[in-house]
Amino acid sequence: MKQLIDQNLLQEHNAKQEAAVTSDYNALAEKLDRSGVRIDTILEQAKQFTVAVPSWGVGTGGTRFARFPGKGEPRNIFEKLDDCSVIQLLSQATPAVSLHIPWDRPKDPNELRQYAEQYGLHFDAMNSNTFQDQIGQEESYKFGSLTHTNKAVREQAIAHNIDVVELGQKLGSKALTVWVGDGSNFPGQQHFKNSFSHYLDSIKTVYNSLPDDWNMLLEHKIFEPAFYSTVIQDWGSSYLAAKETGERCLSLVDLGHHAPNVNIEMIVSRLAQFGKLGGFHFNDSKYGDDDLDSGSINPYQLFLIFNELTDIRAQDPSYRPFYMLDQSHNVTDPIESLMYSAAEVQRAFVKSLLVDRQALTQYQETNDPMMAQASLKQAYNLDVEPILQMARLHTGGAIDPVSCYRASGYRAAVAKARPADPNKTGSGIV
Ligand code: RM4
Ligand code: MN
Ligand code: MN
Repeated sequence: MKQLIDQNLLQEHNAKQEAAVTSDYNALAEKLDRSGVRIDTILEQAKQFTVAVPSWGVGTGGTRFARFPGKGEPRNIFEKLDDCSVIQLLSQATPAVSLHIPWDRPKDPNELRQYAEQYGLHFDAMNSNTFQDQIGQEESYKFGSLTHTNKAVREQAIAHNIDVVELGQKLGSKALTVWVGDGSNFPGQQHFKNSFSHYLDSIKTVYNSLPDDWNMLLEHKIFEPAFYSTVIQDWGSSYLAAKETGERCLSLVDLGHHAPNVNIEMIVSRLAQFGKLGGFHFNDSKYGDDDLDSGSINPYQLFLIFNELTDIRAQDPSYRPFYMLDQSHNVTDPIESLMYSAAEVQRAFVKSLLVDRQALTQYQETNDPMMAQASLKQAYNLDVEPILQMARLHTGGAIDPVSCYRASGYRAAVAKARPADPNKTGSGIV
């Protein structure tokens, strides 16, 4: 398999830390054993854990005020895949990439698929884009896309989504994620019922064109770019639309798309209870921002979400929603952020496996809030880093991905090979 980080460097990096990691791991094994938990079963699950990376996350993001480009940013989908391969090689938790069309549209889908395969990468959910106008398109999305008052605009947006599904089939993807920014900026600007009805009609048409083994994931977002009302602003609208549309139409929860303090873990439980939880965009948020690094602001919330997911999977072990990162890296090296974030999501997952579920149920049934919350904290407060490190060591990744990446000089090398285009500064999300 093609590797962009020198194997010798990786081996040396791991060799230096292996003894310390083994000793920490054994100490944790002993501790867990005292509560009847076998560490190797947790390690196996940690090794199996994966989360897809967003192709658009490997470029430097920006705000509407400015974008400060990083060095050696990828200039096309092939260079984006190069960066994604480094993330996967060192973290061993991100073998899939989620593409955004038309940003990542390849001339030859076969060539792109093969390019990914040489790195051991494959493609996760495809994302359509009707939140900006594309060069040469007839109709404008200024006043909406799938929900637009004008049928011709809706048809153009529907056709784009169907086109993305067709491309995704050639790339081996199995899902379409639909996020629309459609909404309004002024009270009275948009008829709530009519715009939602248009949305339902549009997504039903897209859904009817889906291959049998595909899922459609509907993503809600409280606001932005529309600042007064957004057609799919909450999980309720998303659920209603998914339910109206069909069995394989599900809701996707992007953590950053809620008001501060919203109980996202309860949304997760609700959607799952009614069979409509299809996937996640992991990230974090502090105010109205939606794309900070996973676990950087509220790691406890991330853990509580995985606590729900692990609870759901205890009833149905085959249940596996789509897991993707969706972040915008404005001030960090995106490769570092994505490796670190993948490990943060994996950490929350591993900790959720350590919750004593029997004890928790008992405390819930006997109305013992103190011990119920303590049983969650007991798992959350454990330092599971040795499990994550050992998982990476076993699967050929780096014990410490960020320091190994820095030692590799990859960024400096791509900075030389990919000279920045001076015309491509400005603001934006990708
Ligand atoms: C949106 C949403 C979508 C993502 C775009 C770039 O806020 O999170 O998932 O595709 O940003
Ligand atoms: Mn998202
Ligand atoms: Mn977002």
